[in-house]
Amino acid sequence: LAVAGQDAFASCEREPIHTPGSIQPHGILLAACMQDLCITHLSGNFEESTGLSARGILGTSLSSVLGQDACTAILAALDSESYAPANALVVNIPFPKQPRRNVLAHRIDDVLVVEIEDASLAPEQETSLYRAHVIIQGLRRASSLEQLCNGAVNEIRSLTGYDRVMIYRFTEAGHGQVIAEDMRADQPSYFNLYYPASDIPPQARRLYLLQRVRTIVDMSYRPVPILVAPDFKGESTLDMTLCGLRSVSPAHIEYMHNMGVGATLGISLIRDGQLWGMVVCHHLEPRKPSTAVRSLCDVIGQLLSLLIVQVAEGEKLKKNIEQQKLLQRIGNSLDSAPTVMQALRDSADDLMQLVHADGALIRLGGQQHMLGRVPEDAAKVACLIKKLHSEFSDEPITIEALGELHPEFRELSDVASGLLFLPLANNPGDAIIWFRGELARTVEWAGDPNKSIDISLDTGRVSPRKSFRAWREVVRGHSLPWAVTDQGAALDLRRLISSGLLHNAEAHLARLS
Ligand code: BLA
Repeated sequence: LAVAGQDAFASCEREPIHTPGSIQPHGILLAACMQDLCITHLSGNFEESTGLSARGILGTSLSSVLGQDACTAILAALDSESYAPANALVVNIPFPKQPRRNVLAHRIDDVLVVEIEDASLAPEQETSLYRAHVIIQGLRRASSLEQLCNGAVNEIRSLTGYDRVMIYRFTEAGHGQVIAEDMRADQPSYFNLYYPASDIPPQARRLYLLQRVRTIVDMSYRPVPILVAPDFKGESTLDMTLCGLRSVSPAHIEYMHNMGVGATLGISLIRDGQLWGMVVCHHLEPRKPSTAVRSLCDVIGQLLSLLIVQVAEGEKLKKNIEQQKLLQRIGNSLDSAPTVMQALRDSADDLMQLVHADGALIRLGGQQHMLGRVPEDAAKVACLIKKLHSEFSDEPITIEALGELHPEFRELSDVASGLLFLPLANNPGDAIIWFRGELARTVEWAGDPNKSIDISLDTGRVSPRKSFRAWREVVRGHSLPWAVTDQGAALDLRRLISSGLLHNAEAHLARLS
């Protein structure tokens, strides 16, 4: 499967990943009609897994295959409001091979779907309520997003035993960034790696809102087809949105192969009904987490989602306090310096830190001063200021991709992809403009891309290296986005400057009289 260019991305988006028609082979799947509980779908590995003949099973009743006890337990679970598809029921099933099984059941439309896995557990996968309690208490103590995410990757890694656990956070445009990572010491780091939105197509993101925990147990698996009863009159393609055994998109499998990954576990992080990010676990070898571990991962993911909202609020508050402190210092300088321009020049660092800019330009009463990294072409900058003044009223304006908005200024993108324009009202043409450089230039691909990932690069196939290039293309000429708080801080600064100018004018008048 060679993937190149926009067509490939478009075809990614069209792949119906919820109806693959096959499962991963580490379990079996049966589906039955909700009304009469007659089996309509059966996975092709039934015979091999259970030791029972698959002949004649399609069309018979679920209870004749699973036994009355298991059927009763399944129906009772589905009736209970607290049952989630990720909760496994441990039941005995009259299979000649391994009768003790984990059963996961859910209803989708008029279909009852039953997934059956081995109940055998590797000892290190035993989990307990005590363990869950310790993890949850630990996460609740975190006071910043960084601390929370670092704690989470550590805990999830020790709980699940994967070689690498990362947290991806999505930007507004849907691109991803690895914001926390814990991994085996001999593995390269992907921390701070960015990748383009197209790596996780929209239908997958929608599906992940419904199926919060997903596993690929063995990247080299052979999909097991789902067989349909020949006389079945209903919808023959089974909707596998909630199936843990769902066979995964070949495009994604290839990507993982190219990264050298043998197994994955994904946990959705959801904020306000949107996918905020996800926990992504990689293992070099195949790995099958127990149903208990997956269930606990679901709980942790939900808790993490809530805590993310909580610490994000706290961080906003902290940022606000920091901005107020900076404003106060700038205010002090305005009070003591002989002129407003002098005060602003003296406060250069505070002025840039106030809105996290790389550089700034101040124009005041016919004077102009530059701070930090600003475009060198003075004539072009003069044009830019004229343009900004002509287009905008007196509100502060933020721009994240100047070259896209005004192609004539594209050459300034390196240092001025982003700008925050704050007109000052006293004199026409007076303003402060803060600049932010191009994001892609300031971000590194987890060190040296050639060393960190050992894959064939220029095959035109999906790979993280290609991802990073694609991401760089998409965000070329874009800066880090401005926050609402940056605009607020700029307005506060304008108030300080206005009163500083007023104060100076009054002092001047007093001296004259
Ligand atoms: C799914 N792609 C995913 C998922 C991740 C990534 C995390 C979700 C997997 C899950 O939770 O089960 C991407 N994973 C990454 C990246 C890194 C990583 C970037 O570890 C880097 C460190 N993907 C492409 C292209 C296509 C594509 C070009 O890059 C389309 C041709 C498709 N990705 C794709 C699809 C899915 C996916 C279809 C859904 C897989 C599924 O659930 O069936």
